[in-house]
Amino acid sequence: MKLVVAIIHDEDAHELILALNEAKFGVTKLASTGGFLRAGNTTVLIGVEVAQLDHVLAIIKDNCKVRKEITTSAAMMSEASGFMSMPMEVTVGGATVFILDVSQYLKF
Ligand code: 2BA
Repeated sequence: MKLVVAIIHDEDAHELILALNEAKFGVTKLASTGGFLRAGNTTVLIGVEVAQLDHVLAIIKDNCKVRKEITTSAAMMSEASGFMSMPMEVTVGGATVFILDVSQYLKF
């Protein structure tokens, strides 16, 4: 079994979870915050059998769009003067996905 951890845009969360549920995959949704933009994003956890992994990844790929975002994040603060630098465009997503081995899957 694998645990898929996918960090996605908030705006894609509803459609992605709907699609995963329709395909009978269990999902847990967590509210998360990106360390660079310091903006809200969504993390989904999906426990899946290895044989179904590609199906899950295809659903994530189909439902998560790449976006351009403008940041003047605190990460852009000048150390010397402390003022904000010019806004910068960054490309976010579609999805940042980690796939972990699950050593045990228990339900009590
Ligand atoms: P954030 O950390 O808010 O990053 C948003 C976007 O900003 C990133 O998009 C990337 O395009 C850009 N970015 C991040 N760090 C940067 C830096 N030091 N310099 C310049 N640009 C930078 P994505 O790569 O699509 O990441 C989207 C979100 O996925 C991230 O939000 C973070 O929450 C998560 N993430 C990405 N890589 C990760 C990793 N290796 N481990 C844990 N979480 C990760």
